[in-house]
Amino acid sequence: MNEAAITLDGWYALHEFRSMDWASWKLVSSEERQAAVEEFITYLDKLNEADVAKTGAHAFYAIVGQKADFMIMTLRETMDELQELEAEFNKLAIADFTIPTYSYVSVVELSNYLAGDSDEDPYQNAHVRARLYPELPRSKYVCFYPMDKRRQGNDNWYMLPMEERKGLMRSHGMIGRGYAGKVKQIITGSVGFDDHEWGVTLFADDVLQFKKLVYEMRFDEVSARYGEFGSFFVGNLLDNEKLVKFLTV
Ligand code: 76R
Repeated sequence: MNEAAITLDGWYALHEFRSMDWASWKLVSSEERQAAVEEFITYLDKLNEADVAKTGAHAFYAIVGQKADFMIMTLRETMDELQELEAEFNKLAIADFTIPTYSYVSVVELSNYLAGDSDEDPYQNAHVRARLYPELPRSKYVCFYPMDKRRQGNDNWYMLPMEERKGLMRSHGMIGRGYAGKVKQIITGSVGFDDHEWGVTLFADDVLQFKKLVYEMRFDEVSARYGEFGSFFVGNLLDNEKLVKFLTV
């Protein structure tokens, strides 16, 4: 019997990571730099219009450490729109001074492990819709990492019966609930789309809560036995004012 979890799929997600080519940015005249910053802000304002209209959402953060300088995360109804936004960014003047360092393609995902029995169409349920088409908060900090569920020897998540996975996911969810109000998590599925199976995006106003949550989950069987993790990215919220400061050389 096919015991694949049934997923509900929401907005498509693109996490784009870029570094600045500061050496060439510094060579440009201040007028040209100012024009590039203004054009970039116009692009970000346009992204924000979709947040306001609830036709999508975006998040913009300065990344700490050498993996990238900033991340733009966009959520849209279609994969096509994500690619169009990416192309639009690439045509901005500022893009000439950035170096792509990482990207992740996925789709907002809810699984049925903890869903109750109901005949209702979940896509019509307001609570489900709010999670499939989420507003992205303007929290002070973001944390992103891709992950997999292990498929090795006796530790093969995909060979476990549905009932066992449900029990394990319940325990996972209980730990998560302890962080309600402190950390907002968005799980995006990426099987068939990118190199790992899920993207995990966390938002918080206290950056230390990322460490506490991820650490606590490591002791839970779902993560301890079955979790495999890619690179972690952590960043600080960039508003227009901080962006101008960030790009001032
Ligand atoms: O239905 C729900 O969303 C609630 C139960 C729940 C599911 C089904 C849930 C709750 N998660 C679910 C699925 Mn989660 N989650 C992660 C990570 O770092 C690690 O060890 C793992 C990364 C974190 C930090 C986290 C946080 N979760 C998933 C899945 C898909 C699994 C599958 O289909 O096999 C993954 C990969 C995953 C990973 N999870 C929560 C949280 C938090 C904070 C909650 C509680 C949310 C709440 O109750 O509001």
